[in-house]
Amino acid sequence: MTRRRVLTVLFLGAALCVALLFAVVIRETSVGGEPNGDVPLRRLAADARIDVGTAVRGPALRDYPGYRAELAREFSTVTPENAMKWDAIEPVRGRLRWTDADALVRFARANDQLVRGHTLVWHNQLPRWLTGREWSAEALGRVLRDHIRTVMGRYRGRVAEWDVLNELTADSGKGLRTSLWSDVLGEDLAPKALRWAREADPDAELYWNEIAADGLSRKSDEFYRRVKALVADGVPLDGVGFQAHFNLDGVPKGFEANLRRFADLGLDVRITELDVALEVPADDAARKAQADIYAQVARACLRVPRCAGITVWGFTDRFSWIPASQPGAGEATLLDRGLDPKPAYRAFAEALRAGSVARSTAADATPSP
Ligand code: 9MR
Repeated sequence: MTRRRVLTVLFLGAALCVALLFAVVIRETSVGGEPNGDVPLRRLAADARIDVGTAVRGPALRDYPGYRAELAREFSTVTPENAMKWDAIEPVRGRLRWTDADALVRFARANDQLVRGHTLVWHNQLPRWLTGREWSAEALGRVLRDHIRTVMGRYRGRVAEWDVLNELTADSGKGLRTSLWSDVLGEDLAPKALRWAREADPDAELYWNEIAADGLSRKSDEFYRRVKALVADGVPLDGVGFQAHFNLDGVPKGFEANLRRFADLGLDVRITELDVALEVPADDAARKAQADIYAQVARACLRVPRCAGITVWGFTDRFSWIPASQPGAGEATLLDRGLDPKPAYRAFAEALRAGSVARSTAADATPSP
């Protein structure tokens, strides 16, 4: 063999070894052949048999550089942060504005994402024409029924799930929250709204989304009691949303047990608005504690078979409701202001990855009917 041939054979052999080594490393560290950190959340979540979603802000979707690409890559469900609320859709009675809501629904279709409609019955973000006068129960009921029909009807077949009821439980844990709706419609409110929603789109999943009822507490007991009664009365309700607006106080006591007791009523449960507010500017220790809270929420959902998914309330610190509403707080999301991943992103992804192994093993072990 000539010297040149020997060198060629040695070179090819070495190249083959390096290639094999790479293949092994990539296989060990990836789902579906991509290196750690490069697997989008939506793929990790799909492997774990849940959805992962985010709230979407209309103006950001329109023109913030990089926002659309990140949104499409990482998330399998989207919730309009404001665009489907009453004041956004009908600021003046009878004049309907659909631009931002339509844009999101189109984006979701193009990117194979499920839309969670948000929200139909809420005490906030109502137009003046609705709040600035007295209503009889009959007249207000008619207005609400028409609203539900109009909005759900427009998106029939394109919005899979609706937060029909939002934050109806009183913070004290005693009865319904005081609002235009409960003041005028009283105890009929929830069953009527849910029945109108079922009529408007029989295929949509109907949710009651609740705030600050994530752990076991007086408020979540009241919420549970009401949901249980609706189910017992045969009122159409498919799922319950837990918003999970947290801070470094951590995940509230009994979070997983709370999810389970609602799931045991035969309902789906979802985490619908997860974020973890920090004092700003945050330091590394706070960012690490935040990461751990994101991971804990993911793990709790993954341990509950009826937990259908987790939605974060905004995915970048550039667009988050926290700084405007809680002065001194912020940095609550998975990505920083430049859309780069924070420790929270990596911990959340890791929890989904671990969950995908656990959930697929559990599913494999379940005997088929
Ligand atoms: O994130 C929303 C923010 O942009 C609005 O200004 C605010 C107005 O009330 O509503 C925020 O979203 C809320 C959601 O619709 C329902 N649960 C609480 C959320 C945070 O306030």
